[in-house]
Amino acid sequence: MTPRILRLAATGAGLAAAASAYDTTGGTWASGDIVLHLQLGRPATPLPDGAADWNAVAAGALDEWNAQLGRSRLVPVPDSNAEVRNGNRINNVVLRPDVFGTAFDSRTLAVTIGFTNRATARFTEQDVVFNSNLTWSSYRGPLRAGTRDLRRVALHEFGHVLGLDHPDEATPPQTVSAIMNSTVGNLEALTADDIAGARALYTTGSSGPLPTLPVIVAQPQSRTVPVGGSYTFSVTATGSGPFTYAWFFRADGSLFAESLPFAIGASYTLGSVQRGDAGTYTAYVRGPGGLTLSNAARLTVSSGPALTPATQLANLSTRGRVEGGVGVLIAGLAVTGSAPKSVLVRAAGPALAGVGVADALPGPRLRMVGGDGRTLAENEAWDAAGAGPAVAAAAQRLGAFPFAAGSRDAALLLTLAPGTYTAVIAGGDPRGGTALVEVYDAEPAATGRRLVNIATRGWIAGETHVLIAGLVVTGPGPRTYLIRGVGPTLLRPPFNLAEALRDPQLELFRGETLLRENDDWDTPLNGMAALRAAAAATGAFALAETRDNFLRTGLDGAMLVTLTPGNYTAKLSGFGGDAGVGLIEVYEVP
Ligand SMILES: [Ca+2]
Ligand SMILES: [Ca+2]
Ligand SMILES: [Zn+2]
Repeated sequence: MTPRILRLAATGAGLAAAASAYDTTGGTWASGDIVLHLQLGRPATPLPDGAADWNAVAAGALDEWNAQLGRSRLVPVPDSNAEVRNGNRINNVVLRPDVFGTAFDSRTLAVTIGFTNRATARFTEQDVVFNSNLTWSSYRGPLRAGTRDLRRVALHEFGHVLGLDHPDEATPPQTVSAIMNSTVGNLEALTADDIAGARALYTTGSSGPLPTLPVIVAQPQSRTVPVGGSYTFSVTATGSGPFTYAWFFRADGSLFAESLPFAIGASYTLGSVQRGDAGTYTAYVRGPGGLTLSNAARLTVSSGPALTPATQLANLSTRGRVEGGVGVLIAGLAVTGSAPKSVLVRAAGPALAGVGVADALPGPRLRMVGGDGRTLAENEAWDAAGAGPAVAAAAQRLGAFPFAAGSRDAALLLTLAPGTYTAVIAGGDPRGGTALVEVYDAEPAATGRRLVNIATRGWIAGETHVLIAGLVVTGPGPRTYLIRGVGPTLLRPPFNLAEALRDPQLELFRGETLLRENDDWDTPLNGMAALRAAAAATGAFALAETRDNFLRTGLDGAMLVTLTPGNYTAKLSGFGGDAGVGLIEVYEVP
């Protein structure tokens, strides 16, 4: 038997949708399981869509076809070590530099080579070879320059495995929207034409009406929003459901669109619009009948109220879990200017029980350490040794909630020379608990000696062990802050912290309202330059620019936000419940 070879090429003209009529190769599999040996191996770097490896990507594409099959089913054998050969009656799915000894031409992404029993018109073997000379990835959304999306190519090749051919190369050629067309494009899901083809070949006999493509009845709307304002992009679709949604953002001045990892519903709200959000937003609506793209809505970001240096952080606080060893809370703060500054530092434990914190740390111990590593002061009972009246008076003047007389909450009223300091909060109780560390500027505003940042390191695990930073922005107008949730960078020199969180994510709230979220600071890509510049301007260390392939880390989270006066909280947690030591930082950007 001669193998029949089907090739998928890299580029081609766009095709308009028209009357649908798939094309077939003239054979099918016998009813039952179609076993494919997935032998694609592991990618060198983690995949943007989160798939564990190439075989998982291929298995996802098989599932998409399986949803349309009646009398047969594609059954993957992941990480198979079956013999790889064309003509062995084993369906091999492999990444190779050549097609069983024949070179790939430069435009071919992948081929499917099949054998058919002419007497029965049943397939006996279908091998799929992806061209390993190319750079592969797996992502959603429009095609990206310089990298191939293995998932959509696999979807196409598995269509050949089932017996579908290229409609655009049929006789006569068809003009249909189909993943089975001979060139790869922005289409990344099965269309009604592909589905009709698969059902015609593998119908159950009880075929209902074909699912229809999603039809968008309300498009996302373009808008001009000032910095700090709110923007909700949304889409409404009808047709065969259920639908899933993905949103893509193309920043002004950027050549390509990137997916917004948190925008996976019919609508998504940016609660505090920032300059970097300017660009276009497009929805991908996917249903059983295929995929439809919305119009691109443009967000234009106008200047909000003028920034003012008179606005300050009146109070910085962080809340986190204190345990033994690495579980202590370590808060760093910086005093700038040329003269000493009076500050009130508090470590609340028992006082938190009164405001509904279930696992409040019974007896926090507060120790202030100078930049040279020497301990400046220590406290574990705020009103011991005659300190009570001065601390209580300062707290009242600064609007801090009162500590109970004789409680085991800790506080220090200190005068600090310009420099960097560390407050270490440890707990005497082996069970640990949640503590809150607060730093207050204890002087009247606008003295030229300011608290400009707080950074707190603590243990993070699941949804309950998170680090929360509080910002009280006080003054006549908005001010810009750099907020970071650091983990992967701590794994590297000079930190070398082996327990660091592998993949932190950051959320910003005003009251209970989620304003923004960021998992990895390279999303969106166009924001990175401003984040680097803000770190340099505030003296913050540089964040790791790349993921660690060996440790399979994500990236640190970061956001640069202009905030109007008010109370905000930033929350650092582990992406997907990841656990480890994380660092949350808030910097005032000069
Ligand atoms: Ca084979
Ligand atoms: Ca992350
Ligand atoms: Zn093809």
